[in-house]
Amino acid sequence: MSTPASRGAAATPALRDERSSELYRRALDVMPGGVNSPVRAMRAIGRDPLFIVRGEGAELLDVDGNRYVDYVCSWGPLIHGHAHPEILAAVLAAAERGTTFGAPTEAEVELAAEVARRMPAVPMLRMTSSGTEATMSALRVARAATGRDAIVKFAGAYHGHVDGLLAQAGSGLATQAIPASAGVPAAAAAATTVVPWNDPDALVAALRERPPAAIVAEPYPANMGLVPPQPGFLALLREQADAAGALLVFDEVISGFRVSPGGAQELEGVTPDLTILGKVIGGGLPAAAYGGRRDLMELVAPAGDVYQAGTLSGNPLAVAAGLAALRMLDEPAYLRLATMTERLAEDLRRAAGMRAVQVQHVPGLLTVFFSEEPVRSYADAAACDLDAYAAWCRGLLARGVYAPASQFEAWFPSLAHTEEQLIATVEAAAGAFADLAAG
Ligand code: KE4
Repeated sequence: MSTPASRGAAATPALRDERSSELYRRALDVMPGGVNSPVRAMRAIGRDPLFIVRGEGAELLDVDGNRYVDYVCSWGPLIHGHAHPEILAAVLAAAERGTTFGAPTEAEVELAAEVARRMPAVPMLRMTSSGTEATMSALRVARAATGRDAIVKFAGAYHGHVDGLLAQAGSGLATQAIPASAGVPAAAAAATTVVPWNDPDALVAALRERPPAAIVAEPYPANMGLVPPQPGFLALLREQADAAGALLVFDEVISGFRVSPGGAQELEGVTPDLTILGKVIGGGLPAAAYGGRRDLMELVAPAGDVYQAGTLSGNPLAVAAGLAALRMLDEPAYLRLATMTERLAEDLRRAAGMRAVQVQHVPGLLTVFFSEEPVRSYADAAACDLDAYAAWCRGLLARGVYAPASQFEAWFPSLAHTEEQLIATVEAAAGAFADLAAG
C-alpha cells in the first residue's frame, strides 16, 4: 500500500485538508476546541486537526483521502495496529452476547489472572474505564493505607487529569504544589509535591520534608517525551519509599504490556506496591486497571472501606479486546517490537544529518528530541526547539507519516508496522529534516 511517504524526500507536498477543515469548523461549534481530548487538536505543531475515517494495520486514512503511517496508534493501545482481525472477532463475538451487564463475567476473571501471571506484583486488580480513574483510585488506596494525604509526583509526568496531580512545583523548593489547571482546588494541589525526574537529591529532600502516602511515577516517563530513568533511579524510588513509610505506585498505563510482558517493573526489576494499567489492557477499547499487593487491594470496596465503582468497569467488549491483545503478545512479538524500535530510532537519528536531535528509546517507544543534549528531565524537554519539532512534524504529515503532535509525547511503533512502512517513514523523516535545513 503506497503512501505519500513512499515518494521519499521530495519537496514538501501540500496536504489536502479541505474536508478536515470543514469538519473542524463544525466541531468547534459543538465541542471545546473541536476535539474530545486536547492533544488531538494539533495546536502544538501549529495546524488544525485531521479527521480520521479509518485505520488499517499501521495506517490511518483521513477524510480527505490522505493515508499515513501511524505512530500515534491512539496514544498506545494499538500495539497490534488498527482493526486487528483477532481483536475484531473477539469484540464481535462478545457483542453478540450483549455489550454490558453491570455484573461479573468469567472473562474479567481471566483478564485479571492474565495480568497476575505477567506481573507478580499485581496478584489482584480492579478495572476502571480510564487511566485517570485508575490513578485516582490507586492514590485513594495509598492514602487509606498510610493515613497520609501527601503524594509525590515528578515534573513532566502525566497520570490522567486527576485534580491533585494537575499540579506544578510551587516557588523554590516548597513541597506544596500549585494548580497546573484552572478549576483545580489549591488544597488539592497543595497535597502534591512535585519533584524533578532523575533528581535523587530533590527526591530525598522532599520525602524528608513531608513523608507522603505514595510516590507515583511513570517508570518510563513518556509524557514529557520519552525520558528513561537514569541507572539506579527506580531502585532509589523503592528504597526511599520504604524509608519514608510510603507506597511506590508505578503508572504503567503506557509501558505496561508494551516494553516487555511484565512491563517496566519486569525489565527494571523494581517491584511497586501498586501498579496502574491502561491502553493495551483494553486492546483499543476503554479499559484500565489498578492493582497490587493483596493487603492493599483488599481495602477496596466491597472487600474493604475504600469506595470506588464504575458502571462500565470491566466492560465485556473491552475485556474481550484486551484478552485478545494480550494473548497475541508472546516472546517473539516483544523481540520483534524491541528490534523494530531500536532500528527505527537509529535510522531516524541518521536521517537527521547535521540537525542536533536526541532519539531516546525503550522497547516499543521512542521520542525524537530537538535538543543538542540528552533529555533527562522535563526542564530538558521544555528547552528543546519546539518550533523545529512542530515544523518537522508538519513535514512528516505532508509526506504521509502521522507522528505525535507534540514534543512531549512518544512514538508508538506497533507489530503491524511493515518493513516498507518503516523505510518510507525514514525517507519522509529525511525529507522533513531537509526542509528544516533549507529553512
Ligand atoms: P486516560 O485517562 O487518558 O485513559 O489515561 C491517563 C494516563 C495515565 N497515565 C499515563 C502514563 C498516560 O500516558 C495517560 C494518558 N496518556 C495520554 C497521552 N500521553 C492520552 C492521550 C490524551 O490525553 O488524549
